[in-house]
Amino acid sequence: MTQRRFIMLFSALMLLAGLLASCGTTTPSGSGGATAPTAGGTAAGGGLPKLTKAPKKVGFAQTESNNPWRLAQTASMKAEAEKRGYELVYTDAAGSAAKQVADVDSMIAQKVDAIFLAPREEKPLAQAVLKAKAAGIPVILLDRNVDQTIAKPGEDFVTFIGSDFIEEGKRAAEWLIKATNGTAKIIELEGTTGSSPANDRKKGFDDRIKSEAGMQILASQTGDFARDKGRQVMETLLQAHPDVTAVYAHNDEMAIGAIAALEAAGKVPGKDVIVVSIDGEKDALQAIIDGKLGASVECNPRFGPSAFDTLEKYAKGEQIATKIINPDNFYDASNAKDSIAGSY
Ligand code: GYE
Repeated sequence: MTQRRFIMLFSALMLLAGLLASCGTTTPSGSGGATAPTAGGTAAGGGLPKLTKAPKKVGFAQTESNNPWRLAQTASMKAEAEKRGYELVYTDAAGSAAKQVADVDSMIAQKVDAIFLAPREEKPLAQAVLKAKAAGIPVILLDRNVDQTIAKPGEDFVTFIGSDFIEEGKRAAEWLIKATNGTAKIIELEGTTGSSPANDRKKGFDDRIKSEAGMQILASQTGDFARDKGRQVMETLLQAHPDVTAVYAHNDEMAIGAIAALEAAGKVPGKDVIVVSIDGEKDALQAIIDGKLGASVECNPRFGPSAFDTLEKYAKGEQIATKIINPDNFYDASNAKDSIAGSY
C-alpha cells in the first residue's frame, strides 16, 4: 500500500469512527428523542457500562416493604419515574437477599436500561452488581451499600446515593451522652445483619462512646429493622438486663417496638429508660411529642429526584461522584411538633 493510500484509508476509518461515536451520544430522558425500549449498555474496557441511548425502562429492586421508611422510598421512586415518563420495573425482595439477587437477574433478562438497587445485604448483592455490569447494565445503589472489596463505585456500579450512616450513629451517641450526662447502661437494637446501615450505625455509635467511661453497652442484638422483632428482642434482653437505662435502636420501628416492651415490663420510656433512634418517621415524631422517644436522627427516604437526576446526568456522559450523601435532619423535643406534618 502506498503512503498516500494508507493515509486516505486511515482518514476514512477515523471519519467512520467519529460518525459511530456521535450516533452513540445520549440525550437526557424526557427530552423526547429516544424511543428504543431495549438497553443501550455496553461494558467498555472493563469499566462502567455506558448508556448509549436515553434510558426509558429502568428497574428498582427494593429490599422489603415492612416499614414507613421503605414505603416512603418506594413512593418517591414511583412518583418520580411517572413524572419523568419512565417505565419502572419494580420488584420487592420481601426481606430476602436471595430473592433480591433473583429480582436483579430478572431485570437483566428483561433488558432494562439501568438498575436502581437498594441492596438488602452488603455481600450477596455485590454479586448481583457484578452480574448487571457483565450484562452491560449500569447500576446505581440507593440507601444501602455493597461490600466494596467485591464491587467498587465508579468501576462496577455508578455511585451510592444515601445517608452517612456512621455520622448518624455518631449523632445518636452525641445526643445520648448529653441526655444522660455521660452515664448510661445501654441496650442496642441492631438493624439487619450484614446490611451497611447496621454495620455503620454501630460503628459510628461505638466510636463516639469509646472515650466516655460511663457509657456502657450491656447487650447488642439484631431486631432486623422491624417493629415487632424489636419488641421481642427487647422483651428478652430486658429480662437479662433489668438495670438498663438507655436504648439505642438502629431505626425508629425497632425503637417503637422497644418502647412497647418497656411499657409491658412496667418501665416508663423517656424517664426510666431513655430511647434514641434513627429515621425520623411520623410515628417516631409522635413518640417524641409523647415524651417516650428522646430523639431521632433523620435518614431521608425521598430518593426519587436525586436518583433520576443522577441517572440522567450519567446518560449525558457527565462525571458522577462515587458517593452522593443525602443531608439529614435531627428531631427531638425542640422541633418534633413543627416537623410532624411534613414527615412520613
Ligand atoms: O433506616 C430502615 C430501613 O437502609 C437506610 O432501612 C435504610 C434503612 C432504614 O429498613 O428503616
